[in-house]
Amino acid sequence: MNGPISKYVGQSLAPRETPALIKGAGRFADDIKLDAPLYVGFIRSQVASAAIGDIEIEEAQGGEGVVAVHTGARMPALGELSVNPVIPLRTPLRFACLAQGSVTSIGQPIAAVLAESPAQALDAADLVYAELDEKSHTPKQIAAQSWRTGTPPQESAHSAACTVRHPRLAPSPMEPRAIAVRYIRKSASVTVYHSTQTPHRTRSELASILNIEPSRIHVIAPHVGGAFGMKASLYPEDVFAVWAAFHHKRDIRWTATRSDEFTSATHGRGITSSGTLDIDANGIFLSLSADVQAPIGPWLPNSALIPAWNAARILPTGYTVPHLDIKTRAIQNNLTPTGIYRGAGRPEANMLMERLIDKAARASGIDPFDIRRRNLLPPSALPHDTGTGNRLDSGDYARALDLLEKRSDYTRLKQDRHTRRAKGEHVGIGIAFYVEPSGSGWESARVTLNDNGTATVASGSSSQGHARETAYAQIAADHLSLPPDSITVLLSDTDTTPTGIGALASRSTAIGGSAVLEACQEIKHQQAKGAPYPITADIIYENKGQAWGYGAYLIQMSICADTGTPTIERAFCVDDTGVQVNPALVKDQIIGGFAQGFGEAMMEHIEFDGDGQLLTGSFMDYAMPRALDVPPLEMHSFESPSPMNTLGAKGVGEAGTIGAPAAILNAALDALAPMGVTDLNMPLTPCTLWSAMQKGQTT
Ligand code: SMO
Repeated sequence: MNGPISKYVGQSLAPRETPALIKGAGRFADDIKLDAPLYVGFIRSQVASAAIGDIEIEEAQGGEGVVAVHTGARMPALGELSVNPVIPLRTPLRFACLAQGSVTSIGQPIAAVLAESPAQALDAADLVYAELDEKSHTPKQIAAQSWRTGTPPQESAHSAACTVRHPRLAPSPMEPRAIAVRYIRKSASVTVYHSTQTPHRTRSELASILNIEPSRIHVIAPHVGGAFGMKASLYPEDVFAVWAAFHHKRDIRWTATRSDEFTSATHGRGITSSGTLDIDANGIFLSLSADVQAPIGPWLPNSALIPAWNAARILPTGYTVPHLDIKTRAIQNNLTPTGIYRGAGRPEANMLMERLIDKAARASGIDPFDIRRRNLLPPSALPHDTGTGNRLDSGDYARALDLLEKRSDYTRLKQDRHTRRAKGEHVGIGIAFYVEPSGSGWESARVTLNDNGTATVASGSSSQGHARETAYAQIAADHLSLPPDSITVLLSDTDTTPTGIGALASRSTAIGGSAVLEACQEIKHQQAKGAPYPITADIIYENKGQAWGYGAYLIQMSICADTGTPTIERAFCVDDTGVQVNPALVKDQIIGGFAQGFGEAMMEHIEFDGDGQLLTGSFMDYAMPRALDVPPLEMHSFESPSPMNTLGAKGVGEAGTIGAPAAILNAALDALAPMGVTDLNMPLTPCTLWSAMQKGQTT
């Protein structure tokens, strides 16, 4: 690390929050005690696209315990949710708490009941009748961007082409969305307990949408049971709950059911990418063209355009490609809105590249490790500006492949494959290199050192089960020369922490941790000047650019010849994580990401029918991996500090979701290559694989 002392950074200290959480003493939004709250029951659209006629609410109004029934038509005009314009948006999309005039997706709230108990709210919601006049919907392109560099090659030895369809996924954190609003009569203000990644954003967005002074909105994200990007933005349901608290001057609570989550929490992926990679006779990359189509929903959460942008601009990942022709398009449809989901376009960019490279390797007869090594940017080329606007910072990309080849005993794996194939088994090896840009921008930290040898670290970043409290205490302990136990870490409360961004884009340790480090250095500086206690440093830290984590995955897979059942026999990864603050937490992040990457590749798939009806609305139909489904992962890492932030950290939260699916898909295709199978769609269910084996060709 860049600092002088490193007693705690680099140590696997146990997460601070674990004892409370395993004792059941966690405090989630749904656990917050309110004063005689009203519970919200939403009446949701059963159709994907319709004009709203009459809404009959009289019967519901007479329901037991019902205090009010609200419809969009009678709500005041509210402001819009802001959208991060990473690619230019042609038509702004409306954001409404309750549908006004028309509905644009299944599950969209049309009306809301407020009642004295959750059961009464749901019962009364069933008594609302909305006349819906179904209409058709045509998907529309509403945002696009393209990049072109270099001159197209005159000729090439081989040309590889493929299309990858990423299944639409339900992020499914353990804790569904939840909001508890306490109304404070005396000050006509609210305290909002919100299950979110971005409490400061919740406050600023609520203030602008409801046109209320931010000082009247205090937001606390208590324990958050997972988020994965799905809780980085406000939902119509959240805005309604807070509006209702101000309107009725009462406490309000809404906790989503699992069914609510499948139909109306943002989905991830769903992107289709096509590409062509041209190589010369030595396997050197000459040209990459790519076309990304990203689905977006009828309304846009804050980061809705990020996947469309990342899936294209991260190309050509860590490789040298002289000619690029890359475009991305965001296509609006009337399905459940999409948003960022662990990786957010990074898995899609890396997947397209790694599929194309495997095809090129097969066409040219070059070993998959070798063709990658011949084309990865060498350390001497870094930092490197790509034709798609990225600055790749540092590291030794080929080292990740070298280590992977060694640690997995690749030569022996290949011999094993040869022997077993001769016996009629379907065995494949798949590898994938990946890059993981972690966010750019700023984060805040306020550190206070007291004369009794204790300190408080308050960060604008957040935590949703990452044990960030522990990591920040380690950083501060080193730089203030105190034991971690004497450091209190404050997060996720707009009253006790400085305004900040929150936890997303694998940015919190790299940027938030650097902010903590710099605040501690500022304290030291003030100490040296003899400043009186308590000494406080308030820092807004901005990184120099994205830190690019990277690494490589290898998967050995066998596929049952009779049933198509895939088995991942071995899984290896090598990650360059940058400086590790807490190696145990880094490992846990990689394992969690791997489980979700495995889920995408092997099991998960949200499906709608032709009318936009959700066919996978519960865990009976949507296969999320359980602990026993996920194979063990053999993990290796090394640390090249990123020059882009003071701490030298790189993001690792999304590593597994980014690297694993491409290696898994490449392994399945390698296993079935002898049968002539050249393309497969995820998830790789036994049915998909069995069907491909019958056809011996593209499915
Ligand atoms: S998908 Mo992440 O929370 O940026």
